[in-house]
Amino acid sequence: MGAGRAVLLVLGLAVDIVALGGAPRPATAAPPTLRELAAARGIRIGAAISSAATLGDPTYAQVLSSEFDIAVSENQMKWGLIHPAPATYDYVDPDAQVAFAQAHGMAFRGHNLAWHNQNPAWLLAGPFTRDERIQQLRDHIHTVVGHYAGQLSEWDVVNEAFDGLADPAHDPWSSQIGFPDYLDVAFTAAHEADPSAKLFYNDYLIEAPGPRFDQVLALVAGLKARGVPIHGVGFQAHQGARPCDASCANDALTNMLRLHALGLEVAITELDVAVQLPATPAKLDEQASVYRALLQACLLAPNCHTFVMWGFTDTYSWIPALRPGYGAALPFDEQYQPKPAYAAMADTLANPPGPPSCAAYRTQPEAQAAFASGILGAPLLDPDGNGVACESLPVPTTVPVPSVVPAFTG
Ligand code: 9MR
Repeated sequence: MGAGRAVLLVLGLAVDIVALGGAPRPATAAPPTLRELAAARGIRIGAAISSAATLGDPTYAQVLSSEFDIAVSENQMKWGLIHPAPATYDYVDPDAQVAFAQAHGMAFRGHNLAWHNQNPAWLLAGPFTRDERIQQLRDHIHTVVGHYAGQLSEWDVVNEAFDGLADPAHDPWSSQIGFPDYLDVAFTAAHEADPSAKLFYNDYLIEAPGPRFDQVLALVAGLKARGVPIHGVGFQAHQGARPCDASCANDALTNMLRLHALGLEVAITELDVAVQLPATPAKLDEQASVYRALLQACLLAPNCHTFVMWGFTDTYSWIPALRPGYGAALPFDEQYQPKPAYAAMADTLANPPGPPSCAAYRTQPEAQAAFASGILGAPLLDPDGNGVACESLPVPTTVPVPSVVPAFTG
């Protein structure tokens, strides 16, 4: 656990003590909400808001604001909705969502500024020259990010760049500005418009080691090397229900630590876990194990501070419409009752996994290899909290480069 996380943890406990006036919590008190539990761990936990209209439903609004302390627009900040005509920006719905969040002490993520999907027809029509495309992208980002400057904690600047590369007819950015050049343009413009916002590259199926993650790692390493203002990578985490144990958490943690070694943060940005319908208790338990594993990874990684789901109630989820036969993907059911996934997250936040010990790094070949290859770098300098850096431990001189970091027992 990094020093920053430890300080936040202490602050979280301090807040709790102040709120209770130093007295023990009464036996009849309601159990803590996810947002209270997450605050004590130094992370934000959140959900996408499916539309501005849903905020008018008192139950929806109550659960959203009591359980979560960060929100994101599921669709309302995408080009097609926020910039429907060349000279028209429509902030009505996203402004209502941001205002709701502010009124309830919640942070807000912006999503997204450059994608190959949900673009307005006028944008795809053209013809436009490369210079005009660059200007278009910069103007849009300056305008939208500028509109919310100082109010949004994070932005997904570029979304799913590799899918866009494979779909040039719908991706004016890679096809006309060039890849990865347009990412440099987009991140630079976003930083100019709001230097206080953390800027993310966002993608899916990167929660475990593999070629997709390697591709993303190379992309963001390039951005960092060129001095482009990027702060992190969003793991969308659209998952399927399956039995998950510590290996799921280790997979995600491995990727998080590799990004940490580049000086980048990670945010879980769109987590949901699709269940093949009908949902049974056994399938919901499997689903809960996936939620648990990803939250464990986020709590273990020193660079993961945001954990956001793509909605929170099964009443509003993109999955049944876009993946027929699947659904029930979120932690509350259609009656806003918490599911096993909710309990798993609450339990994980209340009883977080401990970081691997220095002893593990000393004895496990994978760990030694990780240190030798520099993959772990700074993140686990002092996992035992005793002032001893694992890096100072002796490591063999010839070791293979590992594909995974050591398992934790959590
Ligand atoms: O949840 C969104 C859904 O309402 C839209 O119809 C869909 C259009 O592609 O986009 C969904 O959100 C996506 C997000 O913006 C990017 N990552 C994948 C999400 C789920 O498809």
